[in-house]
Amino acid sequence: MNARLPVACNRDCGGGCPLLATLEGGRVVRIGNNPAGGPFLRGCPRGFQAARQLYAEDRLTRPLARSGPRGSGRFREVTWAEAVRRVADGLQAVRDKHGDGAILALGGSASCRGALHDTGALNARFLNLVGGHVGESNSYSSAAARYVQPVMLGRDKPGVDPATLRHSELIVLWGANMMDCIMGCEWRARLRQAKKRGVPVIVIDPRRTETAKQLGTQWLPVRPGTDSALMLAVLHVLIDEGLTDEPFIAAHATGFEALRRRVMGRAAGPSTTPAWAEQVCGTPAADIVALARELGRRKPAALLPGLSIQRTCGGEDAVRLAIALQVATGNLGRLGGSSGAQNWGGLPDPDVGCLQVPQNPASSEIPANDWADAVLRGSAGGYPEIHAALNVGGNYVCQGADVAKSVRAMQSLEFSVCHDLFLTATARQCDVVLPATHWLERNDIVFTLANYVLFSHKVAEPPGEARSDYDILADVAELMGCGDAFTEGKDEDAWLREFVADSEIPDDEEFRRTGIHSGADQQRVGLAAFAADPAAHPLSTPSGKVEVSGAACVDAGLAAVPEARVLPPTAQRPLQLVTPKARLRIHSQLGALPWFRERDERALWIHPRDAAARGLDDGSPVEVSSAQGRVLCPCRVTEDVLPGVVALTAGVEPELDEAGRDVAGAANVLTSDRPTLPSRGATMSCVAVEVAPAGH
Ligand SMILES: Nc1nc2c(c(=O)[nH]1)N[C@H]1C(S)=C(S)[C@@H](COP(=O)(O)OP(=O)(O)OC[C@H]3O[C@@H](n4cnc5c(=O)[nH]c(N)nc54)[C@H](O)[C@@H]3O)O[C@H]1N2
Ligand SMILES: Nc1nc2c(c(=O)[nH]1)N[C@H]1C(S)=C(S)[C@@H](COP(=O)(O)OP(=O)(O)OC[C@H]3O[C@@H](n4cnc5c(=O)[nH]c(N)nc54)[C@H](O)[C@@H]3O)O[C@H]1N2
Ligand SMILES: [Mo]
Repeated sequence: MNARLPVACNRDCGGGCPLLATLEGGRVVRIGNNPAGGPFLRGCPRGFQAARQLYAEDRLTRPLARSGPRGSGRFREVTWAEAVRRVADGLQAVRDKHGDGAILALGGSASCRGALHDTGALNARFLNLVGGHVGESNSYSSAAARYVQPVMLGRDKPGVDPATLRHSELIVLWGANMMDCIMGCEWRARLRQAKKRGVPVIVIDPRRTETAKQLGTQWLPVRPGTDSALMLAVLHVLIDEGLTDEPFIAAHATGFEALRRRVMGRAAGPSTTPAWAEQVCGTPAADIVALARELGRRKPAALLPGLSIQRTCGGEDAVRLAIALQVATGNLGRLGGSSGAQNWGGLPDPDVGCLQVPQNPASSEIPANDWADAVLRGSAGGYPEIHAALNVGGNYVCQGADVAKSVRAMQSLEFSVCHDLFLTATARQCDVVLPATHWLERNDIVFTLANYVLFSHKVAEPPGEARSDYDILADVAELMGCGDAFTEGKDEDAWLREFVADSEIPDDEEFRRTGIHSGADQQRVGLAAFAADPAAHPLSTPSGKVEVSGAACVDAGLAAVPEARVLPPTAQRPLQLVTPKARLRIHSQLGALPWFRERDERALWIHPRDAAARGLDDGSPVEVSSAQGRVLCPCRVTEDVLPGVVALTAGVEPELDEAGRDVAGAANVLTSDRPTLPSRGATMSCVAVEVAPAGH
């Protein structure tokens, strides 16, 4: 078959990129941009090269049952009939022994934007029909932000559409690496356009990223986990120099005065001057003053935070202060401004149906970051008891903090199943491994984190006996007596037709032909009505205003006034490790495929000053050690990272040598699952380490 069909890159970078697959002789030979996406919606190599993952030689093609110890990688091929029977029996045995709800649903980051083939929704839907499950109450991505934002802003969605940047006079990317992380297909083009207009784009990051180099006009370095201190100092300058928007603050915020007193040194703690912050953050005081003046004078200003600033100890306060800054400058809810809250899911999706998850009869949840701790400690740790795991679309043994602990957790389970395309680090720990399809092997509707949805056509046949997660779970459900409840008698096509029939999409055939439906308003500004008239459109917070400090925050377990909770470096481990996303990987995916591997960087970034102090040259093999583990990798000596900070990208699968050291460069061998409180979010964006020449 020769054809050109719209597909949608369905990955967790929030890309939501409209792509076009070219088929020749029934094979995908090229993937490029879908012209129907227009000039601003452009894909990236992770989408353009997706066929390399689709046709990878090591795809799983047959169901596997474990034949050696967990983690040994020894499996034997079994028929689908046997595999499905084993899964049903294994789950049933755990129910019989421990009662309902002792099964953990793991994963969810793969294909998570699909209306039907959303691995997280499919897994929860299935498990809730067979007695319920332990689910995740938050995510590795955004736990602290999702905790804080409703307290401060209530239920209304606080994001902005990328096209609003055409009205911005200043853009601050605060720990947001849009070039590599995408975070929504349109941002890069909109940022480029703004920069071309002469708008300053300030990038605040411990690393000089591609975003800083290509989209930024200035790189402001900051030590990881210290953004709250930097923000307090910016507020200090704004207040000190009379650059705050006092009428806006009075009308829109509650508790700002307590923050003002704190910042100016009239309450407990030092005055948060730029000189004070320079010591904490490593950011030059003069640059902090300049940043504050820009924020105070150029209106409107969009402050767009990444998720990294809250995946750190004290991340909740960084989230609070980013919003407080946008209140102080009157930028919240304003066209060309922003609320300072996360844009990740920050605005509603177009109105289109999707697979529903019935209520969880077990109604038990744990924070994502705590999954291994919960498996290991159960009720003794205050968690629900967990005895089995059904892993669909995740690779938490590689992606969760503290690999050694994750492995211990997986090995302590009575029964575990993994659906995946590859024999991942997580799959290796499971009893049954089932080969799943790739998104190019399924039809789906894909949500995008913006005001458009995509249709993604099936353009390839699954290899061997691989099947979709939907079909796999439907078969297990059938054996467990709830097949009809799971499928409601519908196949893929029937579901997708129904989702569109119940939607704002006027013409299904046109949607399938172009592959894209755009909502009417592409310049939405969350909280705009509140900003314009707070009395008529109050927030759903106790005060109806932004809760900057005070009782609502205390009730939620937050400090009354946002604070800088910074972990001081220790003598034993004086360097701070950041583990950011890699451009050519999506978490643990793609990095092992030869084309990606050849272009991928796995070296530890280290500043020349820190390298010299340790006798390291560019390319030297190093051993990175943390309280959790040790990693051997080459180093890259570069001024693109702040002194005192080192960086190793996440997503490499661990490979341990006889001494228990990782030799692949797997960042999570070094990270800890210590949560930030009270949100219990992950803290992988700042880890104390030491670096030494390897072999010493
Ligand atoms: N290529 C690619 N893109 C992705 C993903 C991927 O795996 N690969 N994953 C997606 C997912 S699930 C998510 S949640 C998102 C968002 O994920 P984020 O958490 O925003 O992404 P990171 O790469 O961890 O961090 C973004 C930038 O912040 C910097 N940084 C780290 N710590 C700090 C800090 O304490 N303060 C400041 N100011 N900066 C800091 C890092 O150096 C990095 O350049 O990315 C998505 N996009
Ligand atoms: N050190 C460090 N660790 C991190 C982060 C960090 O910044 N630093 N970021 C964290 C964040 S924000 C996140 S969201 C997590 C993500 O963590 P995970 O969700 O575990 O990430 P992936 O590695 O993408 O796992 C997805 C798995 O699903 C498989 N898969 C893909 N499509 C399908 C499908 O259709 N069906 C099935 N059954 N399987 C499929 C893939 O092959 C892959 O093995 O990682 C976290 N871990
Ligand atoms: Mo994430």
